[in-house]
Amino acid sequence: MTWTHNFDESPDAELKDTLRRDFHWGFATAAAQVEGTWNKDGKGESIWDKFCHTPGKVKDGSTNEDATRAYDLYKQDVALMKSYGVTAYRFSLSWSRIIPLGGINDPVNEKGVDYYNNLIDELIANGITPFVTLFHWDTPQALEDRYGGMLNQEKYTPDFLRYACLCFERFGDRVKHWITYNEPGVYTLAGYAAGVHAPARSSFRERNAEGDSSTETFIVAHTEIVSHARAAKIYREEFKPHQKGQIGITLHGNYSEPWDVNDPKDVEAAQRAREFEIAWFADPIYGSGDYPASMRSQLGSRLPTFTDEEKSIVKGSSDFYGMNTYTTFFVRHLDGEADINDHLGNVEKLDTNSEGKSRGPESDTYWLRTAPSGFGKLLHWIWDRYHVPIYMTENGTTAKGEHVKAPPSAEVLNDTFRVDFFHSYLRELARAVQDGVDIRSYFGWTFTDNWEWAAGFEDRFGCTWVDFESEEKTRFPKRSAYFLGDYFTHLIAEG
Ligand code: GBH
Repeated sequence: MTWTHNFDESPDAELKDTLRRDFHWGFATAAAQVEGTWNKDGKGESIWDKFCHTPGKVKDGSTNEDATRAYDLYKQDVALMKSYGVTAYRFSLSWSRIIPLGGINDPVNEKGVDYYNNLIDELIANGITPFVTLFHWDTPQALEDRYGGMLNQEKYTPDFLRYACLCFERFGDRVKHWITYNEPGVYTLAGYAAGVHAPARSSFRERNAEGDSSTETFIVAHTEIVSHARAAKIYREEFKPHQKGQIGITLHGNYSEPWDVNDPKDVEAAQRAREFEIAWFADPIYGSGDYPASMRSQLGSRLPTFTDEEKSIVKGSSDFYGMNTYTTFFVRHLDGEADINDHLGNVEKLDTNSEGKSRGPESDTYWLRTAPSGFGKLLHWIWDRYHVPIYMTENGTTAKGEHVKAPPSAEVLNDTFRVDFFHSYLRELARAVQDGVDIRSYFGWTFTDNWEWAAGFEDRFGCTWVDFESEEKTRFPKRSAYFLGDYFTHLIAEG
């Protein structure tokens, strides 16, 4: 099937050749969402393997045992990506595939190392630059059982650093773009505050047997920040001089707009919400070197304190700002003292503002609406506050009407809703670059429909439709995949 896209007219015409010649574009994925082969070829159990085999945890009762079978089908996937014209691919390594039990003294699974070597080689042979994430939420279950995973900073850190070093050693000759953690904030908010993701801890006993949302959330975040910084320090001192790569972290963050722009309390609340969501991680790493004052004043001693030594390694520990973003919310201030389990900054998040304006058209995912103007504002907010090069590492949407039986009709594959999402967001990205914001990559989320964590197979984020019923997990390109290729050809400067 072919679709043609024409960018000769305004406003696209004005955006031609806006992006730097070496701008990277492609798709992002995560090991637990695509690989499958969850317990074969020596792979150890991760907290997501345990989670999805616990009844009642995943919406459609599915597991990630097979996912899209990317482990088996990586050659086919690389060929398909190449046909889309990508220049880069962002994927994550499964820690428990490489070190099944996870720990510093535990054995390495050479079959797991081989798999990633093969994938990296296949990408490079096809002219696709690998961007590698060390951690996309799938902590080895053995470390969770031994000492509570990231709740135990002292025990966890050496295990993580050994894993990171092993990856630099084995893959760093070819991998020049490293991301330590994917969305440390979502890992802890969903896993320890809401308890709806692995390792499924929270204060809410109807959902989770153990946990304390009011403290553990911030302890785990602290472990992530400091262990990220230690891994970056080792990379810079011991590997970067000869491997010459970059290392950074990817943070999540949606934009917050005031519910009532004329109410100073809502304007302040929107800024506070951005601080709780984004600056929580970004201020220590890229900014002041410490947690935002707004968080300290609400959370007091429940928010950990950086030691002087930690502070000195955390600040400046990321070569770039890895940015995942999807949508925008309206934010209204709440009166009175914040709830003990609040993580948003004592605000309410809403779909419409005080004038009844909607935050955007609905996708097939409850929290996600198309909201390009907030995305443009967010790029400026990040740039103005931190002034580091931005690598967009995830952005994308689901679309209604994609839950059909194979083969999907031409109409289903013509995913204009997703095309419009990408088009509107990429216009904002190109305009931000014209305004001087330094943006160096864009990875669409995601390459193929996949296993969407606790939403199972119900949320289809792919630019490629997957027949999950079939043994071969047959892939069908959607129009959006070709749209991205065409639009990036227009946006990226030639030569
Ligand atoms: C990314 O997370 C992940 O990196 C990726 O693995 C995942 O598949 C992808 O997005 C799509 O979900 O408080 O009700 O407003 C994004 C995680 C999910 C974080 C929604 C913020 C807001 C829920 N985001 N969440 S709500």
